Amino acid sequence: MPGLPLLTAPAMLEKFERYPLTFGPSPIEPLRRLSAHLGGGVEIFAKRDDCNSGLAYGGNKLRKLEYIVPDILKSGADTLVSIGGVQSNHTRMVAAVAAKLGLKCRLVQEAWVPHEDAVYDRVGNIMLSRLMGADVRLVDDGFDIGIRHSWEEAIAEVKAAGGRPYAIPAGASVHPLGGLGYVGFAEEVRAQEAALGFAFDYIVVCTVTGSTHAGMLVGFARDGRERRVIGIDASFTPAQTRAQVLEIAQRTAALVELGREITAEDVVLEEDYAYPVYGVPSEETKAAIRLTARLEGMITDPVYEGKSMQGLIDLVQRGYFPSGSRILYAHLGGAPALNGYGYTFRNG
Ligand code: 5PA
Repeated sequence: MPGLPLLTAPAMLEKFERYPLTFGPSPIEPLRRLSAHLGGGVEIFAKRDDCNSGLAYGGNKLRKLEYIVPDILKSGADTLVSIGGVQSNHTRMVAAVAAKLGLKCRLVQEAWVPHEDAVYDRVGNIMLSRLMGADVRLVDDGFDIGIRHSWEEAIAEVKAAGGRPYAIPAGASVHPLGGLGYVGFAEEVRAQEAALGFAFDYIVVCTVTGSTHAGMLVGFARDGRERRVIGIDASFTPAQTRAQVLEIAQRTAALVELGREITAEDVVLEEDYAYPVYGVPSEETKAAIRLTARLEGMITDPVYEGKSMQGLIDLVQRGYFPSGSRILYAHLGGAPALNGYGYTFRNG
């Protein structure tokens, strides 16, 4: 935003241990052809957390897990237990971290998406998790970002078999340390802005289980930009997602001693793009995925980033962002799931 001071904030995360799983700061690149296609009134950039690591294609969960791994190592656990949908990126990342740490991994993959495809449960994320040695179990329950019975059962089963489980909730979000990684994202962006010589006016992020958005909100609150973090809901259960973002942001703000309250008004969540339901792309989502691929060679997926890209495009077209705005699209990963939608994109 014009006139925004480029302050170098004191590190908010200094007192927390971090186990590096990523390459380092993820690059920021201008999306010039997309910006021009949308009329050139705003400048769109992408921060490429989708290629932030050599661990199984990377993505947003690694930033969160970097602050959770020290606790895992201290706990003496021998098995990571986590949960997601059949094509969960999060569970793929947990499987990768387990492999890297030499731990076992037990994954619950619920039927979150009413999507029918002959190979949906054999390709993409779930195939990669199996390849990395995770014990993958499919469960019939539908979508819910809350604490799940099937996950609690898996934890109990690991214990009953003599194992020492370490439980990681969906998206690592309601884990007490789950918000820290994306506080770090904001700090990283601030350092990159100092080098670029300007600050972003808006940050656009896909929101489902909430800790990515919540962490950013706390991190950007440090320089007054909390309401410039624009969450695009991809859960299709936005009331629950909004409440979870607020709860995680408040907990994380206390943890990093932000020194101010985060309130419900600080959670900006656009609810118009998750239709028809979680995990199923609308025609507009598909169009956004194709457009970004064709203009920028940047791959987004039908569950998450395609929806936040659709939201970004629509908001630009509706004049939501004042002319001259610089917008940072957080690309959080997720491309492996595209393989589960092969029929949808069979002709491109
Ligand atoms: C996910 C999440 P949050 O869950 O932190 O709100 O992040 C949303 C998000 N983009 C955005 C990508 C590529 C994501 O994978 N994925 C979940 C998964 O199980 O993979 C937690 C839902």
